[in-house]
Amino acid sequence: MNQQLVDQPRASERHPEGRNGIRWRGALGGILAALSGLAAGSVAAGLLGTSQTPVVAIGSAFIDRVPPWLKDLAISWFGTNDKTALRVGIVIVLLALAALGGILAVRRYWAGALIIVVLTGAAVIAAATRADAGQTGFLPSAVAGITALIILRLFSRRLEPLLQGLDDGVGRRGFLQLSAGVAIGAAAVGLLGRVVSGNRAAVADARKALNLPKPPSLDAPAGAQAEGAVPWVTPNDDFYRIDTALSVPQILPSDWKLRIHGMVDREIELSFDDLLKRPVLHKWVTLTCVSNEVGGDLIGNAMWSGVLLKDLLQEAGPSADADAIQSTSKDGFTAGTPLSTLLDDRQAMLAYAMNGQPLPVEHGFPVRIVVPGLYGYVSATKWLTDIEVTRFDQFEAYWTPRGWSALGPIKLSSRIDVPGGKEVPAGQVTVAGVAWDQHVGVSKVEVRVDGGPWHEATLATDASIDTWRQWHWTWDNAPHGMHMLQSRAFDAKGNPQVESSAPPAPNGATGLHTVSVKVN
Ligand SMILES: Nc1nc2c(c(=O)[nH]1)N[C@H]1C(S)=C(S)[C@@H](COP(=O)(O)O)O[C@H]1N2
Ligand SMILES: [Mo]
Repeated sequence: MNQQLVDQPRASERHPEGRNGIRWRGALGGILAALSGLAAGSVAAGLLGTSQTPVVAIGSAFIDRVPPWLKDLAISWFGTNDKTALRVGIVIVLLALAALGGILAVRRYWAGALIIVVLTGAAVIAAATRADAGQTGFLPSAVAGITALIILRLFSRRLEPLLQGLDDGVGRRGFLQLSAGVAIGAAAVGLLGRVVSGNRAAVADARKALNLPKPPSLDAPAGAQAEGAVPWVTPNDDFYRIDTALSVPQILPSDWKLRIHGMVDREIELSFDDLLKRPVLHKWVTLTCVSNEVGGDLIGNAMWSGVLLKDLLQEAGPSADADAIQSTSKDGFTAGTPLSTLLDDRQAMLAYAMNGQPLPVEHGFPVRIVVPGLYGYVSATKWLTDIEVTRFDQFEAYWTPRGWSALGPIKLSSRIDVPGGKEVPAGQVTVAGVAWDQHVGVSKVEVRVDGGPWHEATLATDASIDTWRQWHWTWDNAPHGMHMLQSRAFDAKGNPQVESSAPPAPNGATGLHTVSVKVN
């Protein structure tokens, strides 16, 4: 046996182009097999009307398991592009593994196929266990896997003659023809995938066609805007977006239904039209994400329009020993919110419009919850479909087992917007920013330079205790050199914000926003 191996040169060594030529052909075959699979998977997903393409299935499973520190790192690296970064990352890893599979498959088809089978298995299990994947959510991944296996087999067949050194040019041409054919086919199928997932277009059209009650004004209340601070009203396109949805749920208003059930006297089921028949509430509310670092921009202020949640809950009649609701989104995200914050005077709402427009699809179209004073992860469920009245000792919402506190009142904080860490000319320097303590209110903001005495800033008009409050301070005679600016806010009762640094997990960052500035 051994003797034979020594006597007979290995096949690839007989091939004129040697091992490398066969290797790159194998890798290319593997990559094209994977791309074909992904394209077929997207068509299957489109036909089935599911969001669970193989990449979405793997990515969603990844998002559900990523530890909080990595999530924060991803947000700080990629900001709101973290989802795109994840998709790109997954595709790169898949293609790299497929290339490896292709190389292995040249000699032993089953070895390359095994890689595809394992990846397919992972995607199928991920999709089958997703709350929003439905009965058929695993099918696109299965279709993708089978397609990739077939294409991989075609390539390994085609490469056999090359491997045995039987190449006379015909084999190489055949490989090129196969590659070109598969590449064109995969591109065409991929385009078809886009066409058949036309749900997106239908939802976009339905959204445009809505004619919702308009708020009396969309301008910032008089005096609320401080000079130099960010716009008091955050435009929808600039509003931060945070959620676990790799593929944004697409819900037609005509399909939307909300069930309010659990510990209630009467279950309620509402359609979108039912919602529109109820009295409308327009309200400025500043949303904040618990993952916002000190000085961060995961905060935005908008005019929300919708209906009072309190009225609906009272119609349902919560039982006396209920203390929470668990709200669920179309894609299986859940939030746990204290019942008391929905029944008190803060006007928690089911919102269907944002800054006078139907909710943007990424911000929860057609209906989401907005609760002044609570971080988004415990309250602001987008793509809302279900409200269960319950008790905190009966459930854990999405983020709780992942290391975040079950309760999430927003913490008093302040941020310096200008000068934004840049160079400024010496003399008079305007320092301005925002401060917030939703549903408590901000009574004072102070600024200090290089750790010196605190100076009281001028507060802009308070629009309401549920919105951020802007401020500015004039730094007279700013001297040349590098300086450090800090701000601190006080709540309505006169308590200062917590100065010691704490990270976002488990219930919100604390510390003073510190900005370095060079005075020229
Ligand atoms: N369905 C769903 N709703 C969700 C989330 C989510 O992951 N899924 N994230 C919450 C979090 S953590 C925040 S901070 C807010 C952000 O809302 P925005 O994206 O409209 O700014 O949405 C909340 N609602
Ligand atoms: Mo959040």
